Amino acid sequence: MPKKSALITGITGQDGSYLAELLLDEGYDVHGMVRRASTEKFDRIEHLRDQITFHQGDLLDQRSLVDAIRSSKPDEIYNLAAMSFVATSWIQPTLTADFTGVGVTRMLEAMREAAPEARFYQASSSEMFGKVLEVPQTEATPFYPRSPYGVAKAYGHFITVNYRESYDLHATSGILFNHESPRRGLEFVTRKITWHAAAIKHGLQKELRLGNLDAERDWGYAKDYVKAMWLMLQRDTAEDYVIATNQSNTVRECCEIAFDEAGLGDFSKYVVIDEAFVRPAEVDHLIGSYDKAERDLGWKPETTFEQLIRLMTKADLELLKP
Ligand code: NDP
Ligand code: GDR
Repeated sequence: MPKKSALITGITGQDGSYLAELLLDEGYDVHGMVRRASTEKFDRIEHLRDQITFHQGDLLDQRSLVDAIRSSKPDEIYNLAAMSFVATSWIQPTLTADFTGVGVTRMLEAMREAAPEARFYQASSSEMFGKVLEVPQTEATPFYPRSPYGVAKAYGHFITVNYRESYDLHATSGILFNHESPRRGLEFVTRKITWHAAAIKHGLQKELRLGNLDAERDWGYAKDYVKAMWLMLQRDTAEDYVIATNQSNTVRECCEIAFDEAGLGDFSKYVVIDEAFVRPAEVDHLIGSYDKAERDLGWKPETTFEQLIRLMTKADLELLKP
């Protein structure tokens, strides 16, 4: 059997790095699309660098997408690139629409032109549910996004479905709930908490400033979730799947576990509520049902919320050790 080839956009991000590891383990030729920057941001894939072929490209530039697909000749395309931080989407709403929404159409058009037989994965999000119309959310739950990011992702989701139906493409949308890891960006709340707990423990910081401690999310482990992306593209028919843990926890609970793991005791001695981190609009009770994924893909989450926060805190304690 010839080696399969996969192209990952967003390979320098959290999910891109774990997915690249998984695909290399599965024997793929892995290609990554990266955008030019004055300083490189390869920290998460430094250890894989010599095993990946890189292609310069940007979701805003159609020519570069066609060229990346043409030269990587992919059997599978994973479109993970996006402006992914919800809070920034209120500061840069039209840029978010362009990267995170219309960027998906550009990728699909590039695939139609350069590799119409390839299989396509779109990184959709639980943020599309927003003001939730049922609990738990499934593949059939209507969307009501509550952020410019969620609106852009809903566009990306529907254009993926539309291209599948219009052009008979093998295009799948994975509706993933929050997933975290020691490679999570520092601005996302779980990593912000585990990093600060470790930094306070090592005497590098004195406090942690947060917004809404009562916000709830369905949080899973990124390493478990990239497996689901891959499994979706191994099916002969393209369909959409919710990937979640079917459990929700609060930001407060995340603090309790992280500060306990760091040996600091009561987190409230260190946490300061700062309005700057409260959002203009919040999502409701996000909690996902992974029943369909378990039935069709044999997928289920393997890491509990508590295990996840403890492993992230341990990693940050090690990272920041003087
Ligand atoms: P990250 O923010 O860690 O990574 C985003 C990636 O997208 C980076 O590699 C970034 O490159 C790249 N990127 C951003 N804009 C562009 C652009 N214009 N052209 C090319 N590349 C670009 O995100 P995650 O890994 O956490 O998430 C992966 C995907 O999954 C995203 O689409 C996200 O919205 C979605 N998602 C994530 C969830 C989560 O909980 N993590 C849940 C549901 C969906 P650079 O390094 O140059 O900045
Ligand atoms: P989210 O993740 O918006 O769900 O998007 P984030 O970790 O940013 O926020 C989760 C919740 O925590 C509350 N919160 C804070 N959030 C941040 N970032 N910083 C704070 O100080 C803070 N205090 C409280 C937020 O209000 C929110 O309710 C993530 C991203 O990965 C998206 O790309 C992805 O699509 C969704 O998850 C599913």
